[in-house]
Amino acid sequence: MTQLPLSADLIAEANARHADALDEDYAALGRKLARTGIDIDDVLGRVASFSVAVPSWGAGRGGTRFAKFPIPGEPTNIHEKLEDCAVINQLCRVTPRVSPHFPWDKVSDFAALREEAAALGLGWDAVNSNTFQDQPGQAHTYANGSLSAQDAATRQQAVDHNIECIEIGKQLGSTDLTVWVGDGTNFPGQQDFARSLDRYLDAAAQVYAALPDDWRMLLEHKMFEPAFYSTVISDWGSSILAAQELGPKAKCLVDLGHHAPNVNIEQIVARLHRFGKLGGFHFNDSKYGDDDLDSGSINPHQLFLVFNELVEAELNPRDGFNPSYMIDQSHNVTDPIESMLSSAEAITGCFAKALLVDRDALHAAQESNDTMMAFQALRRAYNIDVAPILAKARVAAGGAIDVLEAYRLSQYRARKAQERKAVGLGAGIV
Ligand code: LRH
Ligand code: MN
Repeated sequence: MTQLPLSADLIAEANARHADALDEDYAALGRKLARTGIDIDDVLGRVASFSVAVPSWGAGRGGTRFAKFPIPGEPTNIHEKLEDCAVINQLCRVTPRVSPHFPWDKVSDFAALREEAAALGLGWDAVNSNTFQDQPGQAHTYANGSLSAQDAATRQQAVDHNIECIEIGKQLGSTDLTVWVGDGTNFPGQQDFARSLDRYLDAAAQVYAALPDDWRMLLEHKMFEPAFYSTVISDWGSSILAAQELGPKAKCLVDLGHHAPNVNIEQIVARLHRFGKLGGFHFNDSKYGDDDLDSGSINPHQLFLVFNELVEAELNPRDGFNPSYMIDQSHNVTDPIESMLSSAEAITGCFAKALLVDRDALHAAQESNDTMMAFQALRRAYNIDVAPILAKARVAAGGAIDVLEAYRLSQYRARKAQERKAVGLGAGIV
């Protein structure tokens, strides 16, 4: 029996004030789309089955190397993070899974944690290993790398940790392991590019060998940070070659913030799908580096173009189209719940807009080199305000029409500030 954190009456009362306007807007949009042969209820159905996972580490305030500014009532452990993730899903109804990170979310009883999440209406998405920080009492430091480390005992320690994450994930009901390693160098000559990659591939193959049949290993590339001269898995090229080397259960995960500014990420998505290696996403936004800003907050058009490629990919599934959609953000200046509500809306909105692209017109224009009409086929869809469809889908699933208004009316954060112990000052991502 699910016990959700917010009162359903509060959401119903808040919705009552917006219901008539929503019906009007939905009907008007329905008439507009019908003129182009689109049945709005078909789009509503697709949106209703769309979902994106939230990162456990995104439920608390994030920070930079300079500082982190906690807020009163922010979560202090995985149990409180799950409660906050349940608030997000109760309001927006598109975030029913949590992606955990170990050892940050370690507990003694994962079966109990699975039940606790289920009681909050939550399941689990990809588990994330962590060989980019040293833990107290750890035998071998990751200062010189982890899966690609020169030291064999350090590599074995990293392999064992990833296998432990798989064992935890099996108890939670997860079927994906996300492997991001910060391994790299800060000086030319510090490591040999080929030998460090070969060490990574050898160690990753041991993790791959431990995957259950129905699991995937999602390799996450990143151009730089924490290494600032070279990174072992620095781009989609290194990632797809490693995934092809490892085997069919190895796929590539695209974190939108892990590329140089202005890189054509939507083309990377198309390429990874073309070769059957598109495994998943970490959605966020950025202006400079791996800023981990709210999805769609800086470059919503890029997010739309990524979903345009995903809708195309779904129409041409090759060997299976099943990318994991996850948010990966650092909420340094907002209430994390509000940021993830806003981001879930931006992500779902870009998916809905991509569904509205007249693909026949687009393909016909592409095949006839009618550049302007090809562009206009995308731009027309991008310009449509899909908010009524997203709100209808939420209400139908028991969520809120205006998620931020309902959240603030709930006074949830203020209540948690009374209940939870304060988080100490610090720095870094968690
Ligand atoms: C690395 C990354 C990775 C996570 C971490 C929290 O920048 O994107 O996905 O493990 O952030
Ligand atoms: Mn990421």
